[in-house]
Amino acid sequence: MVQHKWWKESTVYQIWPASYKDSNGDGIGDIPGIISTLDYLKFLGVDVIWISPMYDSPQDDMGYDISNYEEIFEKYGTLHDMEQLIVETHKRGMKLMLDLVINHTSSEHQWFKESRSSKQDPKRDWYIWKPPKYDSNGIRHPPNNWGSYFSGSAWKYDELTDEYYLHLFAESQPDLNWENVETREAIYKSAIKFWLEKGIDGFRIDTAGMYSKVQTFQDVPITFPDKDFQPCKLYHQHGPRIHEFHKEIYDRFMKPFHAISVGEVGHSTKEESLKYVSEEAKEMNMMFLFDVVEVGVDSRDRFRFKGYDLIDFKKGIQSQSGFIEGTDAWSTVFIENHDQPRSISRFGNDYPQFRVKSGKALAVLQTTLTGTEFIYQGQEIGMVNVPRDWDIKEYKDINTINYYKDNNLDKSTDKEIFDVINLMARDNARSPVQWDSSKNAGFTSGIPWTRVHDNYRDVNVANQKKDPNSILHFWKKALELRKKYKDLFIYGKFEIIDIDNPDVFSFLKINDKGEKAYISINFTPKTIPFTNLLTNETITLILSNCDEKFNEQIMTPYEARIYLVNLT
Ligand code: TEU
Ligand code: CA
Repeated sequence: MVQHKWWKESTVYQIWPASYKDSNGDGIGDIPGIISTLDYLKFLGVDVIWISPMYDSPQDDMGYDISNYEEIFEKYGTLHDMEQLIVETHKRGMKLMLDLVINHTSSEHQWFKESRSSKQDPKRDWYIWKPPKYDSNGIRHPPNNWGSYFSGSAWKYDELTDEYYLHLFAESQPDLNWENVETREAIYKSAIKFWLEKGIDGFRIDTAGMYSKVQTFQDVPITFPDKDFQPCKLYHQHGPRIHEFHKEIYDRFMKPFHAISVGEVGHSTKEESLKYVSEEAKEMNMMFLFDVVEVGVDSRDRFRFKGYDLIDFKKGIQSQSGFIEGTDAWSTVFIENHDQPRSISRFGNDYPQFRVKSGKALAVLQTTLTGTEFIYQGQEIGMVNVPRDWDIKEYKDINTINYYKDNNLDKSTDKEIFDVINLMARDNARSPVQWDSSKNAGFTSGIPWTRVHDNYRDVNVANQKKDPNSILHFWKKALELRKKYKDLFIYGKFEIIDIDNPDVFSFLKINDKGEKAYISINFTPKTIPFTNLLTNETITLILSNCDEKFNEQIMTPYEARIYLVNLT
């Protein structure tokens, strides 16, 4: 039997500070802005808030490049503002999680500045430095063929000491050397303990599978023959000492502070996943896997998109939330975050006539799956991808920009790849939250740092609060039902009953007493007949997104239903 825990039943809301709410008119979201919306989050039914990095940073990767773990990025506010946020969140009975980015720091971090300064520096070994390789013509090359997630080589040459340092992400994000115990202690003290002592309730752990690199630093087998640098997960994902490192973090910090943690692991087999999140393993409470958010994507390169159908999508859900079946482990339910496009554009339909309906259908799916629920800012009001006709200059993400440059793309000739960029870019999640229909969507009274979506007069929090039929109210209601029937929706066993149906997604949730809920979602823009797959059982509708007159026999476009089976 699955153990009941508060964090399993929590609804977590992710805030991406730059684009959430600006309080002082400088065009950038900030911590006082977050504080001003806490009552709204409470109204929605949020239990835990996770904020993406708000630490001091040059913002090359929007704060995932930290230059001081113990300070706040000045545009976001001060340490005092953060302390206020902790107090105000707790006052409302909610909890606060921070983002723990410890695979790398910014190259502006004092540790790296010292490490870089000379080969003899006491912090030299805090990062990963290697000498160049020379070919027969005496030309200098990086130590191996590893590619960065943000295009090009994962190594950057530094003239000062004639060596390369490793950066799995941007050049300005040097990887820390976890093999060095002194480095680990410094990370723990500054990034973890400092904040737990301030009273935060847990962490989302960034790139949680990547700290332990295979120490031979050899070339990886070639995946893309036309490229000089290759995906190198093989030598840094779930490396030899990764579980030892996580156990150390759990035993020494998470456990004594009663903090919760969710690791961004991404790609992992069931066997490997259990090492992170089973009760017995005691490394972290839960993890993010990318089976759903990367369906149809070549995981070696986020902009290679092959397309997918509903059956692939169902399989993604099965492997992401179903992997805990019969174990003591726990999982997460999410379909959006700051690294992903908007779910309606990707898995629903963002045409005006289907936006709301398909957004509600996705809410039905998300609130009935097993695991801890995560919602990303703006998802609850049905925000969608940025318009296809926006110029490339509106895209601000280093991931998109490097890709664009590295592949010498030209918008007029490379139409297909631009369609994929528009569909998949992280920029889609980063347009400002639409609070009301005033200028700049009520996000800022100044000039927004990044463009506000053109649809904000139609899609915003203020309008939806007034409209009982809005997506916002639908999410609120669906989250309430999730808790009311938590043994079915949060803890229940998940069973797909129409895996081969390319149009409809139907599944059961079954509790320990054998009681059932039956969920059925039409994933097409067509009206189709409804077939009750549970013959001989009485079904009672408890939620549907149907605006038209409900007809049991017919499923309207993107119609979604939750039935209780033999229960009322
Ligand atoms: O993401 C790491 C990650 O695993 C990738 O999937 C990332 O989303 C992808 O490479 C982008 O193409 C984390 C953060 O969530 C992300 O925002 C940061 O950019 C990254 O780490 C580096 O800190
Ligand atoms: Ca501001």
